[in-house]
Amino acid sequence: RKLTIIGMPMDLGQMRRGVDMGPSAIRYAGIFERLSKLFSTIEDWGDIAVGRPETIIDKQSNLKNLHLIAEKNQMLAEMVDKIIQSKSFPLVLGGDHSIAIGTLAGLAKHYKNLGVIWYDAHGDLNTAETSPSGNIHGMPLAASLGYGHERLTNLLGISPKIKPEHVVIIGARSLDEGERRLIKELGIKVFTMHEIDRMGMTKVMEETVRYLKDKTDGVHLSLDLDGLDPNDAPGVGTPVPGGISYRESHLAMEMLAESGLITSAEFVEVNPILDERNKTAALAVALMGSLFGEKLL
Ligand code: DIR
Ligand code: MN
Ligand code: MN
Ligand code: MN
Repeated sequence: RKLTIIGMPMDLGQMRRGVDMGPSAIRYAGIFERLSKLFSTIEDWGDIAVGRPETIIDKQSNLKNLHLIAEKNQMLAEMVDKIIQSKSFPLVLGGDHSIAIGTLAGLAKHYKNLGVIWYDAHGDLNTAETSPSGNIHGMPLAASLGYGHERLTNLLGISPKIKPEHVVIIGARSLDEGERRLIKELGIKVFTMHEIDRMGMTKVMEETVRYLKDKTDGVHLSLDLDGLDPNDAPGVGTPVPGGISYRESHLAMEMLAESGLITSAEFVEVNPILDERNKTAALAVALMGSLFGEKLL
């Protein structure tokens, strides 16, 4: 089993600086030591050069940093494509969540029916029309489903990248009006905090695995650290109280490991400037341990 890490130090998809240091913080938190027992080979392809220019607002669409985000995600998509070609498991380190546009583009080249687990406080289902912020990190799931600006939906000339019936959102507790509409219109499966409280994480993950298992040819985990409770993951740009706990999240990752379903993953929105002694990056690494099958006994 081979793992390839690629860092995407992107902070252009939202307005708080520092999330571009996420990949460094996660590496510093001991990703290699943690995962080296679980893979026969780990490669680190380093970070994609993103740069941190001041915000440019696209005049036609009102989207922030549209063209730069599209360009850099094109590079990420090409890297993810290469990683899969090298028969390795792609693990992408963010960066804000706008990088999922690139990750999913690269994956879509290889999977006709890609499943996506979107572990997040938010739906990331906005478009230029519905977004309250103009921040592209609130749009990657919509873009991958084919909704939004052409620069974001048409990476690698594939659109849509994924189908709505192959998406499961877990941990949602902050949805904008347009996002709610799209979820209902497309019938996207969502486990909000209500369902997690009500059913328990065990049942949520059993249902998630059962829902995706037979109709997908691969499943991508897109884990936004703000899906977790801010007490456990303080180093994120848009914390929302009442999130998924540390223990529930480990359980979720362990059940995904058991399912054998996950074929790629990304961990996003770790912002070391906002963090407490790298706690959120350390959490990301611990969750990776569980996701890749670490066992106590
Ligand atoms: C909000 C926040 N829904 C927006 N989204 C965030 O700006 O579209 N996504 N923080 O992770
Ligand atoms: Mn997100
Ligand atoms: Mn989020
Ligand atoms: Mn966010």
